[in-house]
Amino acid sequence: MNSNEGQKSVKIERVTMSKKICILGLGYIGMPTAAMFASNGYEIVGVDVNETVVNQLNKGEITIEEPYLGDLVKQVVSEKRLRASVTPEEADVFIIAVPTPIMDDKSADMTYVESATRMIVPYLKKGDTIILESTSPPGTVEKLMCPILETSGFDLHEDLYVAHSPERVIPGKILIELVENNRIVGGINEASSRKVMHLYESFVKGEIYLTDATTAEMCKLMENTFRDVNISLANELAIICEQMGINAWDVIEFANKHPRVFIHQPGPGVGGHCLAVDPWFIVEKFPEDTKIIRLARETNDLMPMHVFKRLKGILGTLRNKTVTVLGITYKPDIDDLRESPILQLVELLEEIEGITLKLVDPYVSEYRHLTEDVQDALTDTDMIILGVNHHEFSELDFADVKVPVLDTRNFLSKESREQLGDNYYLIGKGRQL
Ligand code: SAJ
Repeated sequence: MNSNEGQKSVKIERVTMSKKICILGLGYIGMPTAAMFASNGYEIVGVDVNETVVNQLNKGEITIEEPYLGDLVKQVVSEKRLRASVTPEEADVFIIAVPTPIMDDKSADMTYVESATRMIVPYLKKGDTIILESTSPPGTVEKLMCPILETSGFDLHEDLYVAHSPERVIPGKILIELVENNRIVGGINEASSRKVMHLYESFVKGEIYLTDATTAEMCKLMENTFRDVNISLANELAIICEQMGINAWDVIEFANKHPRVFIHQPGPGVGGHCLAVDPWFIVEKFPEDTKIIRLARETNDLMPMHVFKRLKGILGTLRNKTVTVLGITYKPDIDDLRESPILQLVELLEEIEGITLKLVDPYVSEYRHLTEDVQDALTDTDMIILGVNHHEFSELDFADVKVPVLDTRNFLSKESREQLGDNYYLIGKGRQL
């Protein structure tokens, strides 16, 4: 199947266009998706187990930080096209966008997907569509969801449409990417794929590619695994270059001039709820046959410890020192702290006897050791770590800084580096031996 074949049936499907959508999970994906469908003519009921999220949404307020989302939600709530509830209700389409967290043994916690699927069963009617958007281990739709949906008494292939359509948007640009990105739709049969494709066509400007459910699940996981493995290669290179006294960032820049080479960027580790998690969902299913994927994960997970060791190497001892950390989120210009490697670094630092930590982050309002006194954090300290390259930090003036600065992102301007002179240290760059 491909999207061109699917185009043929657009007209027929449009006539019976589904109108009411129930979206389960009002987080980073469910909330923007709800707002997007609402602003494209659908009636949306957003369902969340968290009453605070539900109450705030009904007032037109959102609980996550994402550019433009607040305004859009306010508008569609005031126009009564989006409302929230703690329980599902009858609808034409059910979209499951609940979390799939990782457990201590590195397997996926599928209880939210399972309970969301069970929750909708009593509300299903013939002709309804069920879509899983949550990133899930391969086989989730076929092996976990379908048996639960069958308890409704409906024949899944005759009476319902079921598909996986993974979200692939990047935090910070969610509303843009929801519209512009290509999308994969993997149905349990061709009719499901096409039905779901037409639904997303209401706002998606990218291509929509049709496949089966398990292929769609694996595609999503491999996209993030591809990125994670490539970053681990860059991180390994960084560690080697530090020992050789050369600069990994130069190696990457020049190597990437080759038309078929694209080495990613080294850094303090890989965070967020996607790259740091999704590869494990493949490892979980095939532990014996996923050596590269596992090793990449482990390599990236060791980066906060590597940064910690470099700090110790620079200062000699960290005991009774003051350390300033600029940026604690998992990546720049967002408020998301999930799996942040810098927080893992902070936890390692907290173990040191007598240490004082000063954390600066314009996107985070609550966390231990946070300070808003940036001037003090830059001058009354023994060491500065540039953890996250928030754009606000490009305005910082390092002229008065007389202590070592460790840049984990190759972020500081040429001018600041020159001002710092020998006090400037970079992850991935060693000093000449
Ligand atoms: N990072 C590096 N080096 C790089 C690129 C990223 O160290 O060269 C680090 C970042 O600093 C961050 C982490 O990786 O800590 C992840 O950031 P990211 O920007 O690569 O990705 P996410 O987690 O914000 O979003 C990813 C995206 N996936 C891909 O680009 C393949 C996004 O499109 C997905 O929708 C999202 O995962 C998701 O929800 O799965």
